[in-house]
Amino acid sequence: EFEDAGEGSAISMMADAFEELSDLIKNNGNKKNDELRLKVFCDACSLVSVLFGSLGLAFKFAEMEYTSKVRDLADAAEIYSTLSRVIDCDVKTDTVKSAESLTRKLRRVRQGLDLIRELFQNFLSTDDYSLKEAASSAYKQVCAPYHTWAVRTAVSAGMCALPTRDQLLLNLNETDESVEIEMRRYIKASLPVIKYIDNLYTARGITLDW
Ligand code: 1PZ
Repeated sequence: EFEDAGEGSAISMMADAFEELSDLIKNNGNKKNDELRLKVFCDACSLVSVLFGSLGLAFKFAEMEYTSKVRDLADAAEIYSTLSRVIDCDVKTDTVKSAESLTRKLRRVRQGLDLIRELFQNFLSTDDYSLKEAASSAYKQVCAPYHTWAVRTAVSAGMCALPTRDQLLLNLNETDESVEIEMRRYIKASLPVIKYIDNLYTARGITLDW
């Protein structure tokens, strides 16, 4: 099918962006392991939004929730050049978990990235898994423990409106074979990024149980 000249599919662009992030983190290994730039990170995270379009209207709320948090972080990138500066500032003002804090938004965006990773893993684990099953199980594991009852209820209602596997592939302009390659690339590249973010919190004595 047709794609924009010079650009890959939505998922391949996501995978590219996260491979670049994970390379940046790796090359940073022997320097202070704190230097991922907020702007670069947000640019990669905003590519994830294209997935939402393929999920249908039921996930409009999730999309708004995710993209607004990425946008708020991106808007702050002129003030806080790196992820670690965001967290250091909230530590200083004791606002790490406060309602509108950027450190809290970063934690939620990280959970979104992990949700997608888990979903892709489930999706590839067996052809018999419907998108709804793959997504429900990923949500239950990664996000549900931190969501209110009302949100969990809305999400499980929304799950019923997810497209089928085949419809998702059509919406994404992928085949079984191509989507497997791209999802595997994202799974592999996102993991070190997620771990890197977690480490920014734990290194400052912030637990990850929220
Ligand atoms: C094919 C992919 C199917 C994936 C389906 C995943 C559905 C996840 C639905 C998540 C709904 C989130 C609703 C809002 C939750 C908010 O209460 C929390 C807490 O916010 P806070 O109190 O800190 O302000 N927000 C979040 O946890 C943000 C999480 C966003 C998760 C976005 C999912 C991104 C991935 C979707 C795949 C495209």
